[in-house]
Amino acid sequence: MNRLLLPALLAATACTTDKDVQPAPSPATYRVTFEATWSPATHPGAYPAGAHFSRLIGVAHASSGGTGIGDVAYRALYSQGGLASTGIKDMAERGNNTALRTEIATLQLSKQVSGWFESRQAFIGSPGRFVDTITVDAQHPLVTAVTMIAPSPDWFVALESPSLLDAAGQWQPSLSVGARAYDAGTDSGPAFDSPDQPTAPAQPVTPIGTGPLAPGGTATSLGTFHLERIR
Ligand SMILES: [Ca+2]
Repeated sequence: MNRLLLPALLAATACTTDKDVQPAPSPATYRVTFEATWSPATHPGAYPAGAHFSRLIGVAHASSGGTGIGDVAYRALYSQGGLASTGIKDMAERGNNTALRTEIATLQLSKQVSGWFESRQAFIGSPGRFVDTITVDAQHPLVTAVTMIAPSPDWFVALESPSLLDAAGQWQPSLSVGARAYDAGTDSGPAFDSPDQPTAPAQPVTPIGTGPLAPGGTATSLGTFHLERIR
């Protein structure tokens, strides 16, 4: 090999290596805002008496490799192949997060979830907003959060696991995502105030496409999740 070329080749190799293998970013903390916009104006005829959202609960978690909220939102919250877990069922039907907190604790033990938050207030009025923070790290860059649409049989909205890392592996300064409405597949009531009609067998979690919240076949937005990096 040409002796003069060797140092240049080594330099080129080193340079390429630096470029390809960027250091994993340090943990980052984001402000999470759920801006609830559901109102008589946004949903005429589909805003029941006492309309609100239940205690919002969310996690920072690892990627599962799956897609779709039924498959994952991710497996951080949905662990049974698309069917709502007991925690998701209780959250969606009654706004009760007790079982969900236990499921999250189990996911923390297996390192799929790194941290979580839950609103202290028992409900979030709509229109209204809820603000909290979540810390993410390179192994747990995704954030998922859920809250019951209340009153309803088993409907909820979710922040569906966006990654806060950009394509270059760096933390995004901010991100806004529409709150998508889902049916937990555990109660077949067709209206906000339907009496309990357990779905047997339970069906997979699906985006709401029928009923009062989807007059044209597609649910219209009930709110937005904003994520802003604060440190
Ligand atoms: Ca249902």
